[in-house]
Amino acid sequence: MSETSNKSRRAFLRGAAAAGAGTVAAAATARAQAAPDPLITEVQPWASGLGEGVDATPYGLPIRFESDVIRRNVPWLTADPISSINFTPIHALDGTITPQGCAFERHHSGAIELAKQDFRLMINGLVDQPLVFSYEDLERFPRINRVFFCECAANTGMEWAGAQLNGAQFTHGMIHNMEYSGVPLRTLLEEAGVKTEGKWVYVEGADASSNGRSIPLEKALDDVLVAFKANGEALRMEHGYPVRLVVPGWEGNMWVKWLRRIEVVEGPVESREETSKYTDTLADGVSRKWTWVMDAKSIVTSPSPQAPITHGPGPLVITGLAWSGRGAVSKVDVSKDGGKTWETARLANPGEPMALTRFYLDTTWDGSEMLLQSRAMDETGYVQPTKAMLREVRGENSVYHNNCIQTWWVKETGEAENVEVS
Ligand SMILES: Nc1nc2c(c(=O)[nH]1)N[C@H]1C(S)=C(S)[C@@H](COP(=O)(O)O)O[C@H]1N2
Ligand SMILES: [Mo]
Repeated sequence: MSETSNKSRRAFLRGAAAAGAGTVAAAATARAQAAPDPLITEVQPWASGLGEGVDATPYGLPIRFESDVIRRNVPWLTADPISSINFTPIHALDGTITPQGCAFERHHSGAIELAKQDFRLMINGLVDQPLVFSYEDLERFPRINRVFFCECAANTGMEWAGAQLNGAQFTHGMIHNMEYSGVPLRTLLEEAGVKTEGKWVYVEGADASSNGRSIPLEKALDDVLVAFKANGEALRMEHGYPVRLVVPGWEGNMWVKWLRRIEVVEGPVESREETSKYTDTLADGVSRKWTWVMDAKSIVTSPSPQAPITHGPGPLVITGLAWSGRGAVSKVDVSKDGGKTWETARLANPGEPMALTRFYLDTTWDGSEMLLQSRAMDETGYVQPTKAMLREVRGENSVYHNNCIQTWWVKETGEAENVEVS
């Protein structure tokens, strides 16, 4: 180990001790001095035979002990599982990247099987030269890699009228965060040559719903990606295999899957869209539309109702996720008393715009109950609002764009419950 890393390690250990890691060490010492532990002193089954050979699972799955880290749906939310949604198990994940296999799905007419050789992407409308790309054609353009979150506008939408669903997976799990490899849409639009009258693009998928969406040309030329890989591998069928649109920071419904056609148009093609679905109800009953950007938001993922505290008082790692569609998260505060006092959390990967940011509060739990909250701030200076503040503007009958501060009531037993504080 180099001199510098030794130094920083010592500094880290000092910091950790200050945060209460000393109690963890004490518990570990007690364990070492206790009666013989068969897990240490006796040869265990896994050490008395041979393990599995290399080809047992050509494409690996998580070990069976992790079998509850799965997407879940809430059957009463939608009439059937075809036009439906499920939720990422964010309470059980760490870091920031969502494995595709447990990343939430939202389909309007089911996930379709579209082979690469059957894939065609047409760019037409107000262009100098209409073009049709095969999958292979796309692979021949220079591509880039970027990590972005994708949040459904309906995430947390069930919580407007009151604390409703008991778990971070259900209240905040309509989100995933992946590393995409793809071609900037700008490159393809420049290849076709956008006419000066072209101000928007109308984007369609190949599924029966088509999920047609209009996107301002300015955004399309800025950071939108035509992506074909996620987290290093091909997109999963449910996420739009073989190609989907990635629209950084903007609501999930614009991220058209099974991409099929991009038409350059003069104005938004509302007649072919379901835009009325994606409006925000205001307190006076008026609807607001075109609220595409996802505002700053955060959630404590552990402890939380599905991830209770399972140990006694002493060191406790409080962790969660924060994000903003307007740029990087600059700060996350955590409150243990329902928002009366705040402590600043440690950001594990600060500075990543429009991507999930992991935060930790390495703290000491005195064993008493807590009203846990987190509050995100982004680089524009925007601060995540309380539920009361949001209700003043949006009322209680809204569905979309609920980015309010969430409260978990952590009891003395370590169990947690979804509650509201006034
Ligand atoms: N073609 C198509 N694209 C689509 C949809 C769809 O039903 N069909 N659903 C949209 C919605 S509402 C969301 S929130 C995201 C969800 O992406 P995911 O299923 O990869 O999580 O895809 C969007 N893209
Ligand atoms: Mo969505």
